[in-house]
Amino acid sequence: MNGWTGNILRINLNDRTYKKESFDEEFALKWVGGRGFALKILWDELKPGIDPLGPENKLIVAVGPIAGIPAPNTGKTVVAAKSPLTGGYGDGNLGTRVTEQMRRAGYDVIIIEGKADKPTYIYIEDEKVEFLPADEVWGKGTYETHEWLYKKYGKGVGILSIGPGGENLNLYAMVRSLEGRAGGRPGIGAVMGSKKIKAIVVKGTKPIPVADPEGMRKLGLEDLRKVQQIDKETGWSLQGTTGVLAWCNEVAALPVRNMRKTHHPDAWKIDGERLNAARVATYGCPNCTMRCGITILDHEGRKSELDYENIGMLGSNLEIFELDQVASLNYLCDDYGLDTISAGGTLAFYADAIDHGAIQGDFKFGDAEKAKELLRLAAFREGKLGHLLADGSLRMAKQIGHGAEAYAMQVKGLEISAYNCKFIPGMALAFGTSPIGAHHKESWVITFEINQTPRDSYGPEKAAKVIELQRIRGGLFEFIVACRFPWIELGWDVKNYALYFNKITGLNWTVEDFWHVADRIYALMKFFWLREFPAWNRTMDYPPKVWFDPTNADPEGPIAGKVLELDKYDRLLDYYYEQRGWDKRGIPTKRKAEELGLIEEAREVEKIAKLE
Ligand code: PTT
Ligand code: SF4
Repeated sequence: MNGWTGNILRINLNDRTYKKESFDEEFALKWVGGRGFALKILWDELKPGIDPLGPENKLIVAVGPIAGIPAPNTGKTVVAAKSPLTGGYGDGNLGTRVTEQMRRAGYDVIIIEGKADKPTYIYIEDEKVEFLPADEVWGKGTYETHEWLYKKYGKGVGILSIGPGGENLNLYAMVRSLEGRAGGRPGIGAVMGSKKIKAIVVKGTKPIPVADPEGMRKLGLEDLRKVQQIDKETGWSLQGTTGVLAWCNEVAALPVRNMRKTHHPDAWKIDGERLNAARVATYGCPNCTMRCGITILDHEGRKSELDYENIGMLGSNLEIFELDQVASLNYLCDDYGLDTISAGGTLAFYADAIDHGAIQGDFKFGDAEKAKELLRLAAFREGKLGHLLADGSLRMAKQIGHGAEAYAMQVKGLEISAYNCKFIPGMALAFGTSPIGAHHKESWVITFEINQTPRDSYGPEKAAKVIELQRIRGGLFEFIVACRFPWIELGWDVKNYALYFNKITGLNWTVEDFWHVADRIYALMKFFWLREFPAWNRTMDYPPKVWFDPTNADPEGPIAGKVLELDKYDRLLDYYYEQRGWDKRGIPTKRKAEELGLIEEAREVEKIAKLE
């Protein structure tokens, strides 16, 4: 079977055993890799209702056929588990040397089950797996942990690690790698921490199986050069993802003050131009010729790599407009291993709740020093406030009451990333239907919507565009496992990925085949949610209430007086469900499940809910 190693490494922490298992071609073709593999394994192996932070949950590390092959931006890996933040399926995607090392070690998937009895790190080298003590770095930040491991194993190994956030079961703790890479927003770092695993180190020495190695090598290297050339011509990586900040401010889509506001006169102080001017280094993922990790010195003089989401959520959303202070908050999130989006969203919610008298406290928007202290409390779960903050905005809102839930800016428990959609219906739908909770990664429809459609329309074309992007972003790039930026930022045609896929596997797929796999994955993710939440209803695909509240409309600016309309959003959601072949509850129909080859899965779902 070319294109896949065909192997899964299963590690059991309860008795410190491991074994190599194989998967067959049917599994490979049906789920392809990355998110597809992770989801299917979690579906098959997790009992519904298990505690995500208990030993029954499984941590999955998965790559896909293109991962690690020299070709545009193939240094990404998926980390997944049942999410402790949302209770549903959770995953994330990060740049790491683990991608290539894991395939060279001979694995497409690593499953980690059970729980270690003391702080441990796992060292994997080809067939060998070692369980080693991590006491020396338990309690330490990710930067120190990585240095400690590099000293032992050299810089070339792949490392995934957690910080104090994951150790202390902060529900939005992430997995970290390299200088500034982080993945697994829905608390995948907390799952790793619950298993007492500080780090996973991987080294491999074998070739990656490719059907046409010479053809792929030639094509891959040529295309890496072409992508580099396009990046040079367009200048995209000068500002990278942060180029969008000024635009968001201009079109009233910036998160400001817990998303109460959509723009701010000081936004220019933290925009992509300012960031590029302050750059002291550029970081990036392996196999990338358009490196986008713009790195500056933070307020304390440490190197901190910033992307748009980091600045939007830790900067404008907290009304902090000093770039070096935003960089400090970002550095702390990286070192503690916390998701910047949920951390920023939760802190902003806290300040808003204080403003609204729902809770007492001395944190105000704009207070960077206090924000640093709060991040520490959240990472270490210090005191009552630390516990509240560590649980994310939805749980915090439920605990403090006073109607605060309406302005906890989240969907399904996951904080909304840095796009304020109080009057952007299509992007609100993208957040609402994102299958891991509110994440822009699934469907970033906002630029299409604002630049190419009437902003106030709720027509079926918007639902269609959300689905089209979900197939590419949440589907293709998550199961083939590659960074989507060459496509989205430089216009690199998705058809190229069919070329790579066929050279690697020896198959003859078209992009249509990719979309079919993507739809299968989306349908199974929905079944996963339904199995965990049998009382599922369509309101779980709604964005926060406050976006429908006329009293929350902007008093001035481009969208003055405008908010989303619930009846129209509902119609848009219907269009979305109809186009996906899902019923009015948002559940795939029996016919759709059959069409996607999910007959067994549908049968299991029918034990708890009748399918239409
Ligand atoms: C991703 C989410 C994002 S999405 C950002 S910035 W972005 C935040 N980054 C964080 C960070 O950094 N440190 C931290 N402690 N927390 C962070 N939380 C936030 O996490 C990232 C890039 C970016 S930068 C994006 S959009 C793209 N994401 C991709 C994706 O999801 N899939 C894919 N196939 N390709 C992608 N390419 C781009 O990768 P999550 P990374 Mg991250 C410091 O994983 O859970 O999806 O959260 O991956 O290697 O850091 O690269 O404006
Ligand atoms: Fe990583 Fe950025 Fe390159 Fe994508 S474009 S692979 S996120 S460095």
